[in-house]
Formats: sequence, C-alpha cells, structure tokens
Amino acid sequence: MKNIDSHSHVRGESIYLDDIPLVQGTLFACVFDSPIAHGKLKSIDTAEAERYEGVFCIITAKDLVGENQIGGIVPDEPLLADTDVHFQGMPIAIVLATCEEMARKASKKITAEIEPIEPITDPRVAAAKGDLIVPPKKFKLGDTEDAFKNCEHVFAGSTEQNGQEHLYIETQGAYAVPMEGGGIRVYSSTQGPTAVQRAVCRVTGLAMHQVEVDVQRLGGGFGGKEDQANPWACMVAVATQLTKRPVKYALHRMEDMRMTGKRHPYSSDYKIGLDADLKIVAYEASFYQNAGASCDLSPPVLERTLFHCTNSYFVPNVTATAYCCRTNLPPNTAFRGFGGPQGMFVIESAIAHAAEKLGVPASEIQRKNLLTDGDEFPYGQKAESDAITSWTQADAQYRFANLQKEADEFNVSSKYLKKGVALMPVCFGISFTKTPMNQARSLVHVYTDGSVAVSTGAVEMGQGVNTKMAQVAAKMFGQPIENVKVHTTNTLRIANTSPTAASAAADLNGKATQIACETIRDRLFEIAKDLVEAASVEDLSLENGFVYRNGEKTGLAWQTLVMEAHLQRVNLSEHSHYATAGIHFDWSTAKGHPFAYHVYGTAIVGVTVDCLRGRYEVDYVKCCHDFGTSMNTAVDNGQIEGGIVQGLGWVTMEEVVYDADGNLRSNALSTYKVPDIYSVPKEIAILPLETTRENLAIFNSKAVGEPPLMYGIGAYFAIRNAVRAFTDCSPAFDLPFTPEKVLKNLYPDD
Ligand code: MTE
Ligand code: LUZ
Ligand code: MOS
Repeated sequence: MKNIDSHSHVRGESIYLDDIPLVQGTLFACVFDSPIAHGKLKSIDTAEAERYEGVFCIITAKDLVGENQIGGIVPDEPLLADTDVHFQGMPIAIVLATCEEMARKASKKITAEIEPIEPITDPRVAAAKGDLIVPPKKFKLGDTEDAFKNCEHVFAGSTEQNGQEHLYIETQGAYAVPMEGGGIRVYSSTQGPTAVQRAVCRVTGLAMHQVEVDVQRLGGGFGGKEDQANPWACMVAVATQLTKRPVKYALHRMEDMRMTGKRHPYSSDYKIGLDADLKIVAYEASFYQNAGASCDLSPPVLERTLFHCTNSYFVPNVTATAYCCRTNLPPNTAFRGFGGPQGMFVIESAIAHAAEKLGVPASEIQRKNLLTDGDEFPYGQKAESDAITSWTQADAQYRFANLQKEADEFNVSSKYLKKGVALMPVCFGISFTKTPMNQARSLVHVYTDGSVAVSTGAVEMGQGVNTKMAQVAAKMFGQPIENVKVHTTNTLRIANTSPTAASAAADLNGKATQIACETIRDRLFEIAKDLVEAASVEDLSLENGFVYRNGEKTGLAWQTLVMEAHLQRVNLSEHSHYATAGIHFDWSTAKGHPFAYHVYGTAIVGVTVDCLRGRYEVDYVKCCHDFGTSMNTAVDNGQIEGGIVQGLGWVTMEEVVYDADGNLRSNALSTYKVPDIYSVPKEIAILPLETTRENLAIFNSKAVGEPPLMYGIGAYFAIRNAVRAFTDCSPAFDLPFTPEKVLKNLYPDD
C-alpha cells in the first residue's frame, strides 16, 4: 500500500499553505523583529515604513484587541514585544501591504530604540542565577548515594549537546480569512489546529466557536509546528480582525530560521557506577536544558529527557534532575524525540566513558544491562521489554562480531582511513506524557454512493498518517482505498484535538476511526442480516466490496447495502472518541504508568573516518526495529530511514551557532549544513522484530515516527571509535561531532 499522496506529490499537485487560492483583497504580512537578543524596548518608529508604497498599515502590541500573550504552559510569551525584547528575532511589529515583496521591504524601514541588557545564552549561567522557567524536576529510583559506595567502578563526566534546526521544507505560515459576524477562518501549517485556535482566540478575544482552523497538510513539521505555528496564525488573525481583510504570511527561510526555536541544546553531568560484573548499579544525571527566552514546550520536553534518561537499560538506583533554564535565545521547542534523544545521549556517553576506562567494548556494558520484563523504569512503569530480543535478532542477522572484526582488520592495514562501529539500543515510550492529551476523535461519513469520507484530528506532515487513516476505514468496510477520502484537519469537524505529536497520531486517531467505522458497520449489518438471510450479524463481514456470510461472498454489494440502509433511515455517519486506557502519571510522586507501550530496537552503525581531513562517511546503519505488526511497510520504512538520517545529522554535522550576543550565525542554508544525499548512510538495513506480543497500537502496528531518530546517535560513537583507532585520545562528549572537531581530536597536539 503506497502513500496515498505520492501521485499528487510527484506531480506538484498537492496543496500546501502557499498553494491555497487567494481571496480577493488579500493583504500580505511581514514581521519586524528584534535585531538584538535582550533589551528594554523604548520606542518603535514606523513612520517611514507607513509611507512605503503598498503599505496598508502596521500593527504593534498596543493594537491588539485581546491579550498580548501566546504562552500555553507559562504565560511568558507576548505575541509582539511591548516593554522588552528577550531574543534576537522576537516579533515587534507586523507590516501589512498589498503584495508580499512590499511588506518585506517596508518591514526593513522600521526601527526600534532598544536599551541593551546583557544576554544570557548558556543554560548553566541561567541556572546559577536561578533563572529557571519551572522548578527543577526529579526522578528517583532506589538510593544512588548508598549504591555508589558499593560500586566497583565509578565514572563521572559531562556532555554538551547542540540544538537542531527543523528545516521542514515548507516554512511556517498562515492565512486568515474574515467570516460572517466577526469570525475568522485560519489556514495554518500547524501540527496543532486546536493549539492555533486557542492562541488565536486569546489574542483576538474571540470565542473558540468563532474561529475555524483548517489544515490540509504540512511540508514537514518534525515538532517545529507543534507549538510554534501559533504566532504566525495569531498575527494574520489579529490583522484580519483589525482590517476585515484576508491576510497571509508565509515566512522566508531566513525569517523562519531566525525567529523560531529549535531542538533544545543541553549541558549535562553524569555519574555512573558499575559492579565487578559490569552491571550498572547506580546512575546520576543533571540536565541543564537551554529553554530559550520563553517556556513554549520546554517543561514536557525536559520531562521526556528524564523518562528516557536510562534508555534501554535497567538501573536499580537512579537520581536524575532536570533544570529548565531561561536564556536569550528563541524559545526552543519540540523536535522529533522531544527531549528523549538528549537523555539517551548522556547515558550512552557514560557507558562509553566506563568502557574506555575499563578497556572493554561499550557493547559489552550495553548488552549486560538491557531491560527485561518486569524491570522498573525510574518512573515506576514496569517494562514489557523487547530490548534483548531486538539485540539478539539484530546480532543474528547482522553479526556484530564480524562487523567489528571487519573494522579492526581494516584499521590494521589502513593508515589514514579508520573504521568505527557502535551499537545503539533504543527504548522509546509511546503516549503523550501528559495523560489527558491521549485522546482523539474521528468523523466518518458513508455517502449514498458508497464512498467514505474520514476526518480526524491527525495532521498529515509527510509521515503518512492520512494513508493509515484511509487504510483503517478501507479495512473496516472492505473497500478499496480509492473509495476512502481523508479530508482536511478542521476544528469545525473535529474539536479539541491534541497536536499530531508524540508519534501517537496514527494510534489515537486510527483507533477513533476504527470505532466510528465499527459503529456504522454494525448498523449496516442489522440491515444486511435480513437481506442475506443470515442467522446472526456475527456471521457477516465486509470484504472486497461485498457482504460475506460465514466467510462466503453473498450477492449483496456494499453500494446496494448502503443505499438500502439510507432508505430505511439508518444513520450512515459517526463521530467517535478514543482515549488510551490504563495510563496515568502523578508528578507529586514522579511515578506512574505514563506510556501505552514502548518501542524497542537495536541499531549497529559503521563509519569510515578520513584521518587526514577529519571527514567521515556513514557506511551503514543496520537495525532490528519493533514495528509490532506494521500496517504499512513502505510508510514505516520511510519513517525509519528519515528518522535515522535526521538523527545522525543532529550528532554529526548540524551546527546551530549563536554568538555570545545571542545572534544566530548559522542563519541560512549556506551556513547550516544538513545531511544531503551524499551524506546519508550508504546502507540502511531494516529488520522487523519478530514478536507475538499484543499492544495498544492501531491494528497492533506500533508508533514509528520518532524512535528511529535515536538510532542516529550511534553515528557519534562510531566516529569516536574510529578516531580512537587512529590515535590515543578521548574525544569530549560534545555534539555535533563535526569534521572540524574530529580533526582536532585526531591531532590533539597541533
Ligand atoms: N515524517 C515526516 N515526513 N515529516 C514530519 O514532519 N514528524 C515526526 C514524525 N515523522 C515528521 C515525520 C514527528 S516529530 C512525529 S511526532 C511524528 O512523525 C508524528 O506523526 P505520527 O504521530 O503520525 O507518527
Ligand atoms: N509532545 C507533547 C510530544 O506535548 N508531549 C509529549 O509527551 C510528546 N512526546 C513526544 C513528542 N511530542
Ligand atoms: Mo513530534 S516532536 O512529537 O512533533
């Protein structure tokens, strides 16, 4: 089953925000944003811009009808700066003009008088000053203080991790159209239509029933549009409210890179204690999260760092503390993995550190400490673990020892090219860690011609969720996929949605769709029972466009049944709700059962480092991955490949650079390097984990969106091993491991 969008994608016919036909009278917005990272905003001079050709008007904070506030968790984020600016790129004023180019040019004519204040860019400096956005968070299992005393080996160190630009191909944007009675329809490139609706209501003062948000699809989100699609939608909505005109804003790439937050950089400390048998007995970690200037989603991201701080390992004594540090960078935000990768990198570093000092392969420590069934995570949930199964099956398929031997033999005979190998197990929890978010709704209509329309709260952003929703309905009704149409994500059809995030969209919305289809099907079976003279509805099924009785095809076609049901005045529509059962979490004890299930996997990563130049290539990433039972192999393998490449981009080449003044230096694609076709692994092998376990996923098909990203982390450790094969050094656990840093480690004395 191929992705239902592939045909229109390759022909360029798929509709993105920028393809929506414009309503006559549309104005174009452009933001004037703060040129400096921190200061008191004294005055704004818009006079010259106002006189600029084509300019309709300019909006500043004082013009807002509603609240100048878009902070969802902590109210610390004005839509437009009023009294002070706290990051470079913070929106100050919105120019509206009759064409895009004029809006952009006019915005450059605005000036602001800002009295500079010294910016903070380092999370540890913020923490030392006590500038935390929320109080520190802590996970505790057992007693680390006691346990360290009895450890044979104890190692401590620190790690640095960089941010990551989302680089969705479609930049942020929104288009607002005035509706009757002061209402507004907003088209938004957002993962969270309801989040946009709420934010728009706050800044306009409108009630939610007056604001419609519609999303066709995104050209990528990767978490960057979970919360940060809101400002642009708010701006165009505010502009529409004030001018009664349609208003559009689609950001230029450099505006997007400058004004939006990224993956959170972290600075962390670890201490790991092992017994003589290399079992990890105790682990302590402190995470300093660089949250940026306002809260955004930083606290839940920080929480997921704690949830994944022991990755796939069982550690009986854990103390992990996490600090949400306010700095003068753009507010950092969700990014595939949502803090999980940051947590995992630290324990993998601790293990690599121990392995190096003890002279054993890291894989030996990794293997000895994998979770087994019933092991307790630091947050209280008991593991149903496939960590060992995925390791064993990967080893059987790929032969870890042989791959290591190949690299070792190569290294003996090669002076300047060195190979490195590393293993990367992954265990990722599926569910929003905030339990109430784990709910979804689906609206299914069967029309009298037999065609089926599905609307859910899920947003298509390239991950193939619409294909999966269509598959659910097609399967439930025994229909070909062509007979099912998945419509836009729209707050009038589906209310109060959770964002499409946490890899959970297919599960939550798929289950809701399944329930809706089941309900309609049961009604149809009541009609069909008499028509095909079945003894019971239990005997009926829908397959290949016909009603089947006891597994045998009857003459009753789907279309006929649907029309007959309609004539008998049976409801052919259903709106269904699904909420994940059995999950809970209590932050007062920091214990619970937050995840519906975990996704497990093991990857082996091989690299070759050019030890004259510091350059490297990823030779292979081979993984055994827990799909449960994939409902779409093409889509799911695509998610694995994309996730891996995005993950290794983060740990190797992607370098978000802010200078000490908080100015983004890597502000364009000429200065920010992402993996291209030449830097993707030469081989990606995917072996589905064989398992018979039941799970809470849709059709047993486990969530796949985020977990594979973390296989990419293995690339850092593989490069590190190759570097150590060239020279006796101990590279810092400092991401990204760019060729420059590799070179410096290869020649530490030069
Ligand atoms: N794949 C593509 N092509 N584009 C994206 O933006 N986002 C990722 C992942 N895969 C993304 C993607 C992220 S961050 C998440 S949380 C999941 O998809 C969300 O979709 P799902 O819940 O349907 O897996
Ligand atoms: N978003 C969110 C997420 O709001 N809560 C989560 O737990 C989460 N996890 C992964 C990605 N996005
Ligand atoms: Mo993904 S970071 O949950 O949008």
